[in-house]
Amino acid sequence: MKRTTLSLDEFLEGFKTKNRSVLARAITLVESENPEHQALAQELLQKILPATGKSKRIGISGTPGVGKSSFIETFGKFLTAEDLTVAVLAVDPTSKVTGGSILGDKTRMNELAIDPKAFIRPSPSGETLGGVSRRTREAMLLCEAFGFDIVLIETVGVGQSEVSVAEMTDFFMMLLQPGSGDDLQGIKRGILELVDMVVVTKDDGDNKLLIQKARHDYEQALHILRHEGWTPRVRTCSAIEKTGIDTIWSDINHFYDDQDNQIKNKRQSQLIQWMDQLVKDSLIQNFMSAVGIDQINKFREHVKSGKITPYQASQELLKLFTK
Ligand SMILES: Nc1nc2c(ncn2[C@@H]2O[C@H](COP(=O)(O)OP(=O)(O)OP(=O)(O)O)[C@@H](O)[C@H]2O)c(=O)[nH]1
Ligand SMILES: [Mg+2]
Repeated sequence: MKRTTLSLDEFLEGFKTKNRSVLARAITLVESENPEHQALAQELLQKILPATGKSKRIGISGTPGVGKSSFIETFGKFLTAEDLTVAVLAVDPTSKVTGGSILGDKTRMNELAIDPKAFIRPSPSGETLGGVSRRTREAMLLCEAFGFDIVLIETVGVGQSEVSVAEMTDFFMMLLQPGSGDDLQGIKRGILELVDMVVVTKDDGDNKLLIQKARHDYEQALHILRHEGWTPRVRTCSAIEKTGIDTIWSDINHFYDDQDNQIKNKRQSQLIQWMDQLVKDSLIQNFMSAVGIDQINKFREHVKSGKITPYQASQELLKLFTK
């Protein structure tokens, strides 16, 4: 049976009284494809907007198995022990295929999952990265308005998802594991430029030498890129031995103290970028539904067989659209 959604007032009341299940339902609302839910979601977002913007927005990425979930468990517990509240969201464009890896993740976040100061939200399964990242951005705003001090946004480094997460957070950290083929060549070039911190994971056991070498190499690579303002740091940690976490946290605080203006500017340009993206997405959606896939396919065939140039075809299609 489908539950009816809460009213706008009920949502707002639930936010005021810090009712977790209301937050969860609000996130479900922004994830819904139902036009009525969407309209209500936008009303809600508009209402809570003034209460947003106070959280630290931290992005965490890395290849499967690098140790993201274990890191978030240990880091999250560290933060809640500091009396901070933490929301964990995920951008996972592959979850449709894998059946939602975050459910499995939750088992690696045993303690955090039941910590009253933490909130873990499984990733929505998405058709498109654009859709997933819109919902994650909106979920982030809801978590901020709800009052979380920190929002951690996790993504497995598939396709463009790392870029999306970097584009919605203040501080973007990349987890890397030496000796896993995850060496410098393993990082997509454009990604390194977005990184505020590289964390070399699993700094325990017999890995020491390998870790030190990796750390040195990453430092060199980041140095060559010469960021302005903040110089990205390379840190090591062990989620199992719970080491290195305090240094990472103090670096992040340093970043927020030092880069206040830059963060403000970054957030503003992220908003503009987001708006522009939404305009593009809507235009394409309108175009597709107005012209229809049959017409588009027809022109694709004409282009393939050389009957018409891609440019001419695009103009014909646009004529159909504006008609
Ligand atoms: N020795 C050691 N092993 C670790 C550490 N952190 C994680 N691991 C192990 O590495 C494996 C993968 O860890 P996860 O935390 O699930 O990695 P993940 O990046 O979330 O993986 P996906 O969710 O599949 O993308 C597990 O077997 C962990 O026990 C660490 O600090 N030290
Ligand atoms: Mg994981």
